[in-house]
Amino acid sequence: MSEQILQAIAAIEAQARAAAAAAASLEALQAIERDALGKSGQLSQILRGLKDLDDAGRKSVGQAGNVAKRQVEAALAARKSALESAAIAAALAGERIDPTEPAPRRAVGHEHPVKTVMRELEELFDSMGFTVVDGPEIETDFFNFEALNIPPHHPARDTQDTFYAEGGAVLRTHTSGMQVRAMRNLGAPLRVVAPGRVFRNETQDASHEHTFHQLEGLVVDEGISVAHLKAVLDELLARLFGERVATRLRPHHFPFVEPGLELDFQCRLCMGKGCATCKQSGWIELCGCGMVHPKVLQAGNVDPERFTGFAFGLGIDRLTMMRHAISDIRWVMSGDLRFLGQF
Ligand code: 2NL
Repeated sequence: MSEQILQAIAAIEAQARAAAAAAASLEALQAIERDALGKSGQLSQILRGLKDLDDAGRKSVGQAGNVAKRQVEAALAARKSALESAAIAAALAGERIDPTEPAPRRAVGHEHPVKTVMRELEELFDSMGFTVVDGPEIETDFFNFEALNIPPHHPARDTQDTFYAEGGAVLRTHTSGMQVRAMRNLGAPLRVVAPGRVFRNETQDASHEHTFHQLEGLVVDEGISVAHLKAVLDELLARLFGERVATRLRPHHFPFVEPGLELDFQCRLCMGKGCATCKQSGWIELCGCGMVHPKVLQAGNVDPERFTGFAFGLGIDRLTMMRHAISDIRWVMSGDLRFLGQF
């Protein structure tokens, strides 16, 4: 009798341990525990038969039952902790960061070479005490033309030279309008530079663009002369090239200056002897400049009897082309990444 019961206990234990070892979830473990060890489980049912046994049988079957219960409990606990560790490991594996994984390659942009030259010029003039002024790219006829002594029938106003917007406004052909505003708003004495994008109704070729960049400068004070103009532009060149550079002034006509001039610097490649870059002249044109016309001072509400001033206009695209040996101006604003990627 007790022999059969002992075998049955051993069978329950063996089956429960095998099932525990194979259980795939905590829920499955609970079911195994309920079936084997629960109040109405297999082991309890068998142990209910204890009362029918003699003392010796009751003792041996009772002990065997307890041992089997502990063995099954141990097997359930071992499998439970294994399942829990596996769950944690799986969760970690899903979130783990591999610090040795290379970052994805991103296309990173950079400052446009024209903007670099513009910024360097702004810094340079800032260090010489100039205020940097900014303003609208669509200008009124007054600030673009009239205030600059460009009369109604001047060729610069022709639709061949200027883009007109509806209502008579223009895409600014230079940044001079901002300098007139600066005279009106800040008054004399005054030192300003006006960098920015300008527009001309131009047929494009290797050296002409309809959209380009300028930096204009204006100094107004008592007793300002061409000597001050030359000194400032010589200093500009010295800082651009890292040493003093020979310059010369030639007469030129601009309606807003009198006298009007162009400033050339000695060619850096041949040192003035003549080469292909300077077209054998030994000189390279830097900018137009001159003494501010009295009518322009008046348009800026500055008294021309008391104050004089000089002004200049630098083409930034051309400076950028010189710096990087770019042969065709149409590349500069092309936005072509094959071009931009080189800087
Ligand atoms: C050029 C020539 C120049 C100016 C710009 C100017 C501005 C005021 C008064 C007088 Cl408010 N003049 N600007 C003067 C001379 C030349 O630019 O060829 N620029 C690219």
